[in-house]
Amino acid sequence: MPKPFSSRPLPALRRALPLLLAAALAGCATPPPSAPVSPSAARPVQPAPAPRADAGAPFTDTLGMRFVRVPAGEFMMGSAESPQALAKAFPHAERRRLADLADEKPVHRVRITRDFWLGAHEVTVGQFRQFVQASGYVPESVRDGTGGYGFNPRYDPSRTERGDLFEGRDPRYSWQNPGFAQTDEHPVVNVTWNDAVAMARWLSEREGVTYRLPTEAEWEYAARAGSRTRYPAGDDPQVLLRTANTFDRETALRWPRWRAQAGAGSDGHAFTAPVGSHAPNAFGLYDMIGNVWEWCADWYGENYYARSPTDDPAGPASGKVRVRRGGSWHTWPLYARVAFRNWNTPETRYVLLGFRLLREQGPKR
Ligand SMILES: [Ca+2]
Ligand SMILES: [Ca+2]
Repeated sequence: MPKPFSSRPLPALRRALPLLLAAALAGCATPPPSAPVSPSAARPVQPAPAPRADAGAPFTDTLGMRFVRVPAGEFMMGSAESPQALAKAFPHAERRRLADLADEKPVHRVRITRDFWLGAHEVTVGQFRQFVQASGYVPESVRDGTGGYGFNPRYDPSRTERGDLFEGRDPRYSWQNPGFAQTDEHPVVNVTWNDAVAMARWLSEREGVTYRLPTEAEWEYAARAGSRTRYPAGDDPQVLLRTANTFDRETALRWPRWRAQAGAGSDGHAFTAPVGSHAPNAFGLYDMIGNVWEWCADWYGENYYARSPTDDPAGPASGKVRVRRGGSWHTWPLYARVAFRNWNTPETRYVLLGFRLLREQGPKR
């Protein structure tokens, strides 16, 4: 069963050729066989500790990116919610899509064994520009000449072969132009996994410490910040309207066919929001849910949760697609749940997809 990028309909071609389609195309995930819950999962989990008062001031790197310390700890990763429970909570969801969510199971214990520093915000347009200008790196959407995706109110998906939700790929679109207004304070989009890794490596060399993308486990641990609910702020999808930038009434004005999927109100942003426009979670991290999807380091493994190690799981050893997490400004509440998993090929660039960086403690590895 395929997964949506966010609210994107599923052309038949996508089911047939999931890995050949790049940006807007998400994937083909058949439900995994039922897997036994790890015996360790029966033990009570140690709640994630609150940030320590002695953790000191947030760290700011040479690009002006602010990092907050995330303390080592344990958490229960994934979601045990049944398709029936989700159908009740999300009455507008397509029933066939609920089966896709089996990759969130089993809920399993994960231990993050080392403190780490995580970007308080998604990487911004301004920060990415500093990286490009200082390093000479040419982002993939420019280098390969195919461009990115963008919003064009006159674009009609039904008139294109692939039926992508946004216009592209097109050289007029790139990290500098997603078709809607972005200041230097907005999260950069149309960046590939390879672009994100290149920025992390450059920053590591420059500062002598290790920067990288978070693993999927580190991302969910940091996003939950001790919570066990659908969203860090609770179970009710309505909490998104005051805590995250997702598919709301304002966004639905541009995509009226999906109005029913939107929250009942406005979160204040029809497109991306300047980073930090909503309150942070208990770890002091902003926009873990919504605004832009965030690349993670891992290869995606549909059945990985059934066999992943307890300590610092880092994803399968190989794969074809990389994990992205957290939902975006165009994501419906069902897919903005903290446990939801999605993925794309590493060269995918899209108007909904960005990243944040993790800074390891200690000298560069
Ligand atoms: Ca919004
Ligand atoms: Ca985000």
